[in-house]
Amino acid sequence: MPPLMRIDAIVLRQVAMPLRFRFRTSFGETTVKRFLLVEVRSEGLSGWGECVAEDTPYYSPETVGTAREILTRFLSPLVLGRDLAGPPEFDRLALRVRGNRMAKGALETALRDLFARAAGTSLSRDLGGTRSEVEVGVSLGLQAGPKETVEVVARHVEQGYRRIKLKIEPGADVDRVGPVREAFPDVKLTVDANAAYTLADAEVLAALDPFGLDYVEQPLHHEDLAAHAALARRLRTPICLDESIRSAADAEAAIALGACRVINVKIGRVGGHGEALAIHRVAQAAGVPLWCGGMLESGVGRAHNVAIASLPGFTKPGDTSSSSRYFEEDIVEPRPEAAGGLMPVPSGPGIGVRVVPEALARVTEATEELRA
Ligand code: OSB
Ligand code: MG
Repeated sequence: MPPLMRIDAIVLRQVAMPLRFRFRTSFGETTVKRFLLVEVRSEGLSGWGECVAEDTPYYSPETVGTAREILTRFLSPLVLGRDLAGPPEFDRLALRVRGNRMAKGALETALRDLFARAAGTSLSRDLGGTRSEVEVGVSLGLQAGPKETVEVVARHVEQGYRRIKLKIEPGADVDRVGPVREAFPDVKLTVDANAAYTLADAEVLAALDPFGLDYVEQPLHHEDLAAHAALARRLRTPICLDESIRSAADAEAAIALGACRVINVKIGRVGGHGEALAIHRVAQAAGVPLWCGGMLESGVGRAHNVAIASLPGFTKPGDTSSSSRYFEEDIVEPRPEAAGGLMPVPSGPGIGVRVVPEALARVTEATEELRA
């Protein structure tokens, strides 16, 4: 039995990091990445987790504000002053809190980092990772038009990314994918609609079939698995689900219904590494390939993503591209950087990156320290 760890304090920081580009999707636009950073303190060690809830409830129902409320009032009190056996004990205690998976995931991932650091093992190894580097692609936001889209794709193909994902929305789909496919006949290409279409658009989505996309991500409403199953019957292109998959139970249902053939795993969206592992088991049993999605994370969330992406079921390139693509300055060292489309998996204890206090202080908007 690994030793119990007494949770002494939890520090919540609201952080804002300017993005180096404007990231536009069918649901909105981001120019500053604002998020909560969770530091769990125990016996002189710190574990770090990043909450992926955004400022706005347009990708998920959670926001920075709701996550702060849930973390301070309901989740932190479950562990503060407690002798914790490990992250799964937190998962059990937190079952009582419904939904709010991004808030849970933030604390759960911080605890995972803490316990792995205490054991002196890398989080990747702790989770069952088998790779020392992971393949990465890049998610490109909506551009002004087709010409700008081809240009931005060219820059990222040159950087060696192993898969290009284009954001699409009604009116900006076939006209974007067509010219990109023509300019890059062999690049692995996908699209992500962030739930912007309905079944009435099935013909437009079927018009993407000739471009040989690896998959189309979350074309329809996030709460409608049956509609995705119906759409799947009309497309040759496989459907990948993102927003619709909040848990291993969702993954089971989606696979059983024929709603998806690929799953995008985001640790925060599903409530932490424990649930991500459960989805990994479901997907492995069904032969469904996984890949690790992204939420424009800082180096902390990015390192967590790389750790889960090192598991054997993550067979497609993820969205965890280089930190330097997003930010002038990051809050960790070494910065997670890909080369030739491969991101190294840190082998040091925990997430394997160090939070740099001075860099963190420069981007911190508010700090709250919670104690038992
Ligand atoms: O749908 O995958 C998405 C970013 C924010 C919210 C939702 C999504 C995304 C991305 C960006 O696609 C992935 C990344 O580069 O981190
Ligand atoms: Mg997506």
